[in-house]
Parts: sequence; structure tokens; C-alpha cells
Amino acid sequence: MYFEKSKGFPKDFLWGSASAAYQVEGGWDADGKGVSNWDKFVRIPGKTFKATTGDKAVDHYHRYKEDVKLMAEMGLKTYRFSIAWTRIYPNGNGEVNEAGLQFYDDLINELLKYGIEPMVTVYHWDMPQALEEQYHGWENRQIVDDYVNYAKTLFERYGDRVHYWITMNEQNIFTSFGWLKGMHPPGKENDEKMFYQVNHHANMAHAKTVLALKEMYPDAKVGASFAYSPCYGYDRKPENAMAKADYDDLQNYWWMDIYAYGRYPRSAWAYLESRGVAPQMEEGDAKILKKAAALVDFMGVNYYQTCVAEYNDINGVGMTNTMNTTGEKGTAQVQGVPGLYKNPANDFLPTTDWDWTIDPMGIRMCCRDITSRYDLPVVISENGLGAFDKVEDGKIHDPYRIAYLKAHIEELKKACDDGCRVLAYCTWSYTDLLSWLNGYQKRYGFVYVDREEDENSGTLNRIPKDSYYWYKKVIETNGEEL
Ligand code: BGP
Repeated sequence: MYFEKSKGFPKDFLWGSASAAYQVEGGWDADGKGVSNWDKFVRIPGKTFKATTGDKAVDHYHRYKEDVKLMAEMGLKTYRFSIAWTRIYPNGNGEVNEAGLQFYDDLINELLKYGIEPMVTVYHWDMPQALEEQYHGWENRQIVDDYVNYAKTLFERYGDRVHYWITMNEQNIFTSFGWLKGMHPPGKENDEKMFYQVNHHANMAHAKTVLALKEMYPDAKVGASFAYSPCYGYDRKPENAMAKADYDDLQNYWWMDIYAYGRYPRSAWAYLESRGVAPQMEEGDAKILKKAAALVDFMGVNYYQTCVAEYNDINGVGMTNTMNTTGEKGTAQVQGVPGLYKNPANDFLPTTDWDWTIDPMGIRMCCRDITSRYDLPVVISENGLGAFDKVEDGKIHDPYRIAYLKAHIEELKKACDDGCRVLAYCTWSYTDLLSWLNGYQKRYGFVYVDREEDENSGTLNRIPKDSYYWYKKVIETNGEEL
């Protein structure tokens, strides 16, 4: 759609930035914290780039005051961060750890001191390892109760001050990487049946958490953050248009329909059932999912890239566990599901050094699709560019990051003009941080952190990049000056 004049962003728009506990905090065994599945997984040889871990990460656990001060100077309106389950319940259930609760109390209060709205992610992938040992974590339905118990503890403690809650971060990623690709814990490959079962457990945990929150704080805003890659059909060939429909049902709507409607898409279900991999649901589940969906306030979107769907022959390419984690451009491979679709590169679009497609218009697509399919407000909970940054004379010039963010914000503004209700835009990330599989060299932050892959390298000093000052202006002008 074309509008002669832009209405711009809403007055109370939340300009933000995001992080996740494991990627920034460090202090992996500090003050009674338990061991998480990631604390374990990164120690398996070959799993992460140059064996990097979040043991120390960027030491946000000890430097949060300095980080929040920089946020305040920038004028940030919201900061999205996650809570480490293992700081609250070191064993996943049982005894609560007061020191862990206190840490997030302090962080929240520090943010509020400067008028920064905390946006809290309950779960950003770091599950207590004890639950893996007790009953195989997400594979067992028992986790639903432990998850809800953990979430309720957070609501009880912080619900008076936290108004925005995100239940799950990228359920589609942690489950597909964990049970299909073997690249996240528990490192299983091609276990499709379990993949769908685990997802059903996560859906139930999400839904029951939404219900618990709304009972305690009816006015709180809640949603899940989905890694949304809108999909283009390869061309006008009908088989390729159908490949896009298959991709959408199985890769996008499979999750978003649950969050927004509380039901699985019918054709995806039929396909899974025919192959004997549809999840087992218990009596009453459908009702709970629906009830929670009716109470969800927004769709959280982590937007990085779009993809292309092309028909994939039954003997065609499958899912591989290779990925460009080195930053050597051009090393990614085409992946697909035989008989349905494959995802070739889009030659209309540039890519990052890690072969992620750069497509600013895709962010508008996300908002448009969510608006017309679900009529829900949107929180962009992540969007950003992973790049190599260099310090020159104590400064970091990152015009590529500014160009990336500017182009995406321009498209987001158009989404607002299109009538989409966009509540917030959080860049990934605030400070540089650990990229799960790609180490510390893949940087996303507005604030540079002096550290390399080696645990003992760097001073961990913070230096605002050029993009920091640029975003400050964007916030000041409510997105008018880009
Ligand atoms: C999302 C995750 C983030 C973050 C980001 C960038 O999938 O929610 O935690 O890591 O992607 O990804 P990467 O670090 O792989 O470049």
C-alpha cells in the first residue's frame, strides 16, 4: 500500500533493545545459581564456535548498573531481557534461591529508576540441567508444572513492576535445533516425533503461564516471541506456490496459530498424522490452549530474514546440521523437507557474512501477515545485524549496522501506516554478547564489549558504537530522524 504522508510511530512507542541471560550475564555459578543445559552443552567439543561459553559472557551480572546507565543516557524506553531459571530454582523445582531473585529485583529497580520499561522473557533456552536429569526436560510433560511454578514465582515477585511478559523465546528454534538438527541441547537429530511432542509440552507451558499471569495481573501484557521468517514462493509455478503454503503451515502457522488461536493448523496436523508424528494431546488441552490464546495481548516477532520456498522432490534435500558459524560468506547450504519444499537463496537480496538474507521489507510483511491473520498487536522483540566490528582509535564505526536498522525501521513505519498495531521495536542487541553457536566475533550491540572468544581475553570495557548515538536520535525524534 502507498500512503502520501506517513503518520509515523505512535506517541507511546517503545523503542528498545534486547538480550538473553545466558548470552550476557556470565556468573554461571555465582550466588547459588544451578547448572543449565547450556552450561553443559557448550562443554561438548565441537558444539560452539571455538568452544566459546557463556561462563563469563560480557559479565552483565556484575556490570548491570553500568549497562543500564548507558541505556538511560541513550533514552531507551524498554529493555527486554530474560531470567535464568537456574538462578531462581537451581534444580528447576524445589528450593527457591533468594540471591537469584534479588539480582533481577535489582536489575528491574535500576531500569525503573531511569524510567525504562522492563520487558521480561521467562524462558530464553537455558533450562535447568537438573530437569534433564530428573525426567529429560521438555520431553516429559512434567515440565509443564515446573515451568508454571517458576513463572508464577516471577509474577509474584516482579508482577507489581513488570508490565510486559514474554513466555517463550523462539520455541520454533530451540526445539528444531534441539531435536532435529542436534545443534542445541539436548543435541538430538531427526527425532521428528519427539520434536512435535516437545512442542506440545512447550505450548501447554506457555498457555498455562498466560492463564496464571492473567489471574494474578489481569492488566499485564503477555505474548510469546516467535522467530518469524516470512516466505516467498520461488516463482509463479503452482507447485512452488503450494510449497510456500506447506512451508507457512509447518514452519510459521504451526506455532503462531497456537499462540493466537489456540489450535494447530489443520493441513499441517493432517500431514503429521499421516506420518505418525502428530503430538499426543491430553483431554482438556485444546480448551486450555484456546482460553490462553484469547488472553494473549501481542505476537512477539524476532525478525532477521525472509526465505524462499521451492518445490522439493521426494528424493530432494533434507535438513542438515551444517550452518555458517564462522562468518565466511557463502558457506551455508540449501535445506528442505523432501516431498514438500526447499529453501534456496533469494538472488534479489544481499546477505550478511553469516549468510543471513537482508530483507527490510520482510519486517513489514511480518506485521501485515499477523495483522490480517490474527488481528493482534505486534512487538518486534528482536531485529539486528550480526557483523565483525573493529575498534579504530577507540571508536567503532558501524555504518553497516545503522544502514540495516534504518532500512528496517523505515519499513516498520510503513507497517504502522498500513494499520498494523506495532507496540515496540527491540533491536538485537544492546551490548555485544555471546552468539550461541557463533562465539563473540559475531557482534550485534550498540555498545561494544572488549572481549574475544578466549575467556581470558579483553577488559570487558564498554564503548558505545556510532550506532548507539544514531539510535539515541531515532528515539528522541520518535523515528522521524533516521
Ligand atoms: C535469535 C535468538 C537470540 C540471538 C539472535 C541472533 O534466534 O533469540 O538469542 O542469538 O537470534 O542469532 P545468532 O546469535 O545465532 O546470530
